[in-house]
Amino acid sequence: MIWNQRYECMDREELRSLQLARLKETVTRVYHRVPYYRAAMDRAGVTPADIRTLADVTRLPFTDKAVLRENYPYGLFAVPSREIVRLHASSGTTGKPTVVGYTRRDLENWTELVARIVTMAGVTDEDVVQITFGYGLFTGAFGLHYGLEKVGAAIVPASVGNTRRQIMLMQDFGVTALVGTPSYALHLAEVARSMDIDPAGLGIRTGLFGSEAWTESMRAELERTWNMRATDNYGLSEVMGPGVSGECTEINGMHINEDHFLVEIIDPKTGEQLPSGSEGELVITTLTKEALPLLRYRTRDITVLNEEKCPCGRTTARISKVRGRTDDMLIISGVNVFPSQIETVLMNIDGLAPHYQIIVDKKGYLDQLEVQVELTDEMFTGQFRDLEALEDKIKQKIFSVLSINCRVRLLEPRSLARSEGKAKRVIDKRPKQ
Ligand code: DLL
Repeated sequence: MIWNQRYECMDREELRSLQLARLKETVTRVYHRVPYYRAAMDRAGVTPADIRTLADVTRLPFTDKAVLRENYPYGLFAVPSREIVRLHASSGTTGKPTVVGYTRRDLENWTELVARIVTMAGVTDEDVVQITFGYGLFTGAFGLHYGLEKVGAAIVPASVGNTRRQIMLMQDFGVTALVGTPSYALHLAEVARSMDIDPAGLGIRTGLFGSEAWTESMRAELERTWNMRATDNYGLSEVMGPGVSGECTEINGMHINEDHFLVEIIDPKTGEQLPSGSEGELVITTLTKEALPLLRYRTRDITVLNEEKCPCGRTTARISKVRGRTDDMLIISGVNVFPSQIETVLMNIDGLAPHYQIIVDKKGYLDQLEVQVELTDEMFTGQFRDLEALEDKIKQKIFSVLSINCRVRLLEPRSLARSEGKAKRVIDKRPKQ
């Protein structure tokens, strides 16, 4: 099913002219209403009248998280406060959080865009959907909630935590779809088993996972564990929240709601725009947002853009699974390492559970990588000799992918802390440069 045939299947020429009209409006609005943008555009020597084609977007200044912080809390808002009807915030790991605001129209658009992505993933009004994101300042729960409600699904707003009760709700309420982070879905499965309940028998047909990077190997693990179709969806609070893009049932990239977002891929080092098909940092310009329009927001997320038509019938461009964030990329002894590369290695080795942590430290001048991973119950009770062989195998596989020697620590099952939200996989103990 396609939620909005008109916009999701639009002829690409027509889509481009709609994007251009909306880009011009957005640029004009921020120039006149947001002092920060007027100053930044003046510095860049560009006026709203200079935006004549979509390619002219590259003349506009970038926005990044630092700009949002410097203008905390409301400095980038483009409407008076009486027009704001909702606020959310991203968890500020360092210092102040980032505040995002929505007008009534923004909320309507958000609902519509989430309705599109949940429909893409195969959710309908027949579904009973459990939302395990935290209801609160985080955009995940409320964002998905209203879109799912629009589609007519029955929502179980379980929120985060109280994992045993989550399992009981699934069982008793006949839940058919699960919304949350992929890492929490793994934890839920583990708790279900500890209650002698097989997650695969719970009747969950669809997983709608997002909010953190996860690999294809993790997808395979989740699908096997839950006997479900696990779909990916991507978004970020600064540009709206969930609903920016999502996978259709072809499972071949996440469709972007391009009538609302203009996307580019850039080289994160030089800021140059890269041609379609190249891997780079995703940059998003909002095209319809009223409260907090953003020009060329640097997401820090690494992905690839694909503009080919999808067999599902939608014409919107897709982004590939996000490989990681530029700020999560580790540089270990000069080698670029994404945690997702290590995840892929670990998930493809028998005897290991999908719970791991990456520790980076420095000894003298040398970087040291340690991979800690839990054993499965079967492996844990097995032979010592097998464990040694397993450790060697992990080292070798990681060396073959990254050309880095690492230490491996095999852990008892269930010894690492479990995440209820976004998993924290990397601990970098090296002194900051
Ligand atoms: O995580 C919004 C969201 C909620 C998306 C629920 C999907 C589902 P933030 O907390 O602002 O917003 O975090 C945004 O999370 O820049 C990515 O680095 C990461 N992220 C989000 N979705 C995905 C995904 C929400 N599907 C940041 N794959 C983004 C990989 C993701 N990373």
